[in-house]
Amino acid sequence: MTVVLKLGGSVITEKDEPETVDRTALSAAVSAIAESAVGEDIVVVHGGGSFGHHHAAEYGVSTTEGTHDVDGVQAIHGAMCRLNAAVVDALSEAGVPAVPVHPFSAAARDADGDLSLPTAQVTTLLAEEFVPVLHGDLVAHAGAGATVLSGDELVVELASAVDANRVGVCSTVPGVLNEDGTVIDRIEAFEAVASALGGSDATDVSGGMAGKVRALLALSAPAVVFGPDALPAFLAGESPGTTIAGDDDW
Ligand code: IP8
Repeated sequence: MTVVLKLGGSVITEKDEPETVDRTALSAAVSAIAESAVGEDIVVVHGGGSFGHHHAAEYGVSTTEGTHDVDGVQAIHGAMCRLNAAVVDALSEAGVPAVPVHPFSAAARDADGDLSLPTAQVTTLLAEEFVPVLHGDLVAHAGAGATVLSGDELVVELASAVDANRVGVCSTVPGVLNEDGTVIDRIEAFEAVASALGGSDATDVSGGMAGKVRALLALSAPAVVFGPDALPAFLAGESPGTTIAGDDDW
């Protein structure tokens, strides 16, 4: 049973305070991972929160708008590496054999925006009983300099590379929400929920919840979107929040 888990950047950082880790939230997430029966069979991905998105917005960089400004590249990638170090350190202190994997060092987009992400290091680390911890990052982009690579894109790539049985996205909200604030139990097609999905409430250069749902519908395994309180339940095998399952998933 292999699990790919994304910890939303807004979950583990203080979204309104640049480069500030939410220590309470991070430690709750780390404890849930350390205490779960999933053991070492997990790949963790985390988003940008007030580390990456803050700098990406400052330099006008998104998943489609790139930059050739080396200061911008260093600011955005550097901030993500600092957040990654905080996550890896917290997991290590809890006894999880976490190791950092930085996508900017390996991935690329071609001129059409199509992503290529070598994953042999992730599958090998997993087989050797490490817990790879990746993060939303920048990516070299042909013709555009460097663009944002969102954690959601990584989740999609990794889920198939490691043949994940379960994919979890831990968000600040308890699932994908209807316009009246209730949790949508299950999503099978984007069109059915498009009008309910507005923008993200934080500075998010990767497309907010709509982008997340689109990406997760492309998975071959069903994905579950849930809030921080439900992380132990997800790791115990339950499907709290919203299950996102495209046509091929069941
Ligand atoms: O929070 C974005 O990752 P996300 C990473 O998963 C950067 O969309 C660099 C803004």
